Formats: sequence, C-alpha cells, structure tokens
Amino acid sequence: MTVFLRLALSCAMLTGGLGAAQTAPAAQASHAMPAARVSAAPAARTPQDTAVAQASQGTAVAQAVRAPAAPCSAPYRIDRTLPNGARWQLCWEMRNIEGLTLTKVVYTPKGNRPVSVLRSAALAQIHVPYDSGSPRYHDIGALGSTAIPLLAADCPGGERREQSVCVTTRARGHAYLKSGYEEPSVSAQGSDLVVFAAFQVGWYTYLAEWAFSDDGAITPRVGATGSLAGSTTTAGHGWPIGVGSATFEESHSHNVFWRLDFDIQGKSGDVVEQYDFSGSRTAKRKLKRTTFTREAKALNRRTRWWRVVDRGVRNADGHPVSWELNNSDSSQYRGPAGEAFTRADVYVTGYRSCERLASVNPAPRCAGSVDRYVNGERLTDPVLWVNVGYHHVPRDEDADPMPTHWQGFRVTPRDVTAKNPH
Ligand SMILES: [Cu+2]
Repeated sequence: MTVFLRLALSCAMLTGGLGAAQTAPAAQASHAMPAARVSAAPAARTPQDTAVAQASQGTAVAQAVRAPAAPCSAPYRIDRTLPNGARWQLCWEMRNIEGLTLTKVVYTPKGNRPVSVLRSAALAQIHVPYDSGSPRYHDIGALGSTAIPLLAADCPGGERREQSVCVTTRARGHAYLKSGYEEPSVSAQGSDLVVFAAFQVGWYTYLAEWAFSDDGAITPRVGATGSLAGSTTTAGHGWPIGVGSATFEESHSHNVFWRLDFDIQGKSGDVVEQYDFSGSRTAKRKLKRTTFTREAKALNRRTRWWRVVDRGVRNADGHPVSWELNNSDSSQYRGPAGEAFTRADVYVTGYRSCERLASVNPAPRCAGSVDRYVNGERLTDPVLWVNVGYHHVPRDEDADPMPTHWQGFRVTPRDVTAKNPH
C-alpha cells in the first residue's frame, strides 16, 4: 500500500517579531518575594529548517532516514534516542512571557521515518482564584524571568542547560507485558525523555514538565510546590492549618492552560476532530465524529477526546497520522462572567502569533483571552489550548516544603505507526 510522508518541516516560527515586544503585564503574583533569579536568553536559531524531501516506500518497518538538519544551536537542541530506539528531537527556549517553550518537536519511532508533531508548545496561563472570591492571580505574564537555576540534584541523571532547564531520561514502568500460552512471556520497560524547568512565582514553585515517551506519547504537566501562600480565611473557604482551628488556609484553584501548535508534517492539512461515544444505560456504544471546521470551544466529557489528524500523512496501513488529546483529569473550574476563559476545557483557534496567553494576553494586536480568540474563523492551521484545573484544599502535610501536586493531560499517537513501535 502507498505511504507518503511529507517531510518538509515547517519553519515559520512563532517567535519572529515577538521576542522584542515583551512588555508583559505585571502578573499578579501570590506574595511579595525576593526578586527571582533571572536566567536564560532566548535561543539562537537558524532561520530555516532543512526540508527533507522524502520518497516513500511503505512498509511498517521502513528504514530510518536522515533527520532534518539541526534547527537550533547546540545549547538549545535536544536530540535523544531512548533505549527502545525511539528518537525525539526538539528545541527549547526560555521566553520571557511563557517561560520554557518547546519548538520543532519531531518524533521518530524505531525503524520508521521522522514525523514532525508540534511547531511549538508552552504554558499559556496559571490562573489561581481563591475560594473566598479574592485574590485571583494570573501567574504567567513574565514567567521566563522567574526561572530558577537548577542544582545537579534537581536534575537526576540529566544535563542542565543554561542552568534552568533539565533534560533527562526517566523510567515509565511497563511498556508491555504479554504472557504466551506455551511461550515465555515477553515484557519491556519504557522510558521518557523529560524536559523541565522550575519557576518561582510568589511563594509557589511551579515545575513545568514535558515527558516524551518512547511510544510517542507526550505528557505535559505542572507541579505546584514551594510553600503555601499563607492566605487565611474563614472555615467555609479553607482548612485548618497549624495547631487547633484558629487559622484556616484558603482553598484555591490552579487552572493551568497550555498552548499547543500542532504541525503534523507541516501546518497544511491539519484538522481537529472530536470523538464521542453515544449510548448510556444501553448495551451499545456508537462512535460519533465531529470535525471542527471553524474555531471552537469544547467541554470535557468522560469518554470524549480530540485528535489532530493530517489526512495527507499516512502510516504503513494507509491510515492518517494523528495525535490524540485526552483531558480527563481536570476539576473543570468555571469562573464568573469576567473569567469566560475558564468556561471551556479545550479551545481550538486558528494560528495567530500574538495569541500567546489564555488570559491577560500581552499583545495589544490580539484579544485578551482565549475565549475571545474563538470568533468564527475557518481553521487552516489549528492551535489547541488545554485547560486543566486542580482544586487545592490545603492540608497539614502542605507545610513546608509543600509536596508537589501535579496536573496535566495526555497526547498520544493514533495511527502514527502501523503497529506497536516498541
Ligand atoms: Cu495550591
């Protein structure tokens, strides 16, 4: 069967023209803190990716081919082949507004051709409304300036880049275990390439982590640690902290937004679909596909998921290559009318370089929040915004240092390879 993989990597980058206008609004940070240690200049980049023209021959075990020429200079380039043979290539930079930003993400399953996945990916907001109604922080606006220099112990088994970014490999447990009837069972351990940075915002330390698995999955997550902000309130809005019940630490939400600019083998041909499975209290379930032709807001449902698919890019079975997005671990915070950006779990917008943050967007040429980016445009180059909430009810164990609480979502390959690539 015919397989054709378009391999012209998109090179139109987000950053052009944006780097200079970094007058971020002062994000309302949690508490007055010592000035954060500033680190990391923007990444130097070559202006162009090298397009690799690629003739195709379609077998599931097509030969690995030459990767594109390096799209960024060495300190900002990550190129790791994991123990199972899967390879991830990407660039990182520390942007003032969004902090750690990953670009030009390319995945090469063992024995297969490289496929570009993301043009860029970064945090797009951490909205922290407290349960009594105030304060209501927008913790991202100048995140890059709050990057913490990492110690060797902060980056176990890995390498630190420009002090503030850790690149390491981590075990992820069983990739599979299959028992044979009359054969010995087979199993394999999986691993992740992990890229992370830590940011000090008020009393909180945020860990921004990206795990790139050897099966092609991507897991972005944020860990909140450091110290509780010390906001006290009444019993109805908090939890007793300290001896007795004299002081109530206030509960609050961390509504984390990510912005993912998918480009499956370049920006053309990328389409976003939503999948639902109708049927409740019935024996049958039926697949329902909704294709987003225009910008959209979407809500989580337990079995709902989305994918970005490029029908011009096929695996060896002739199925279109896609990445699936699952957002099922959110507390689904919904704010008041003035915070309409909290009222959906996934937004799909047409790419615009000045749409950078989900709220308190710093670029005056664009609207101020992601709900307003959705204004009916036809989608040609879709960008996904993912909103994951976590409701933090403090407990005694949060004192001090506060244990990390994690929140995130999953991006998994769907028909990128014709079989388990492990
Ligand atoms: Cu918290």
